[in-house]
Amino acid sequence: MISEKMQEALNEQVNKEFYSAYMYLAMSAYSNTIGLPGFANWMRMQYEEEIMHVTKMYDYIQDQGGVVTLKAIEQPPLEYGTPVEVFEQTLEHEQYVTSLIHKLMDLAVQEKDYATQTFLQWYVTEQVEEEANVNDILSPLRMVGEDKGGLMMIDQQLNGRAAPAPLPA
Ligand code: OFO
Repeated sequence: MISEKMQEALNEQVNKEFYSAYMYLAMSAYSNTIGLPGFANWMRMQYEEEIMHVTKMYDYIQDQGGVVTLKAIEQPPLEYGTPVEVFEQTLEHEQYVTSLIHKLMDLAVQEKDYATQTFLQWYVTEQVEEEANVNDILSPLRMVGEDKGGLMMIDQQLNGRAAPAPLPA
């Protein structure tokens, strides 16, 4: 059982996670357009990861007897600048999502909603991992800048990102 307030906040986050998925899919398309298929693959896998974040939250609301409300998804930008800028915007976005998850946690604590606190802990940990992953890509990317050889190497590495493992049932 979750409160109306918590339900509303979680539904809002479902929408934000959908936006994340949508934005990464747009980044994937953009990366292909600028000739970086490895970047496109990484972003496509990130899109799948975000759909998992959505589904997990969607299931939780319903498991708690709540009502899922799907709202309109904002249109993401079509262009993201240089390869470094693509990942800088990714990091910025993930930091923003981290702040949203922390606000949700604050609300769960305020409401003494222990189940939702435990549920959200998964997202808190996930955000640490996501920010670290992006930082690991950004550092070498900043070093190579616009250098074509360096970019090609990083693109090849990003092409190796596999699909996320499905969530346990
Ligand atoms: Fe990228 O973690 Fe969800 O939004």
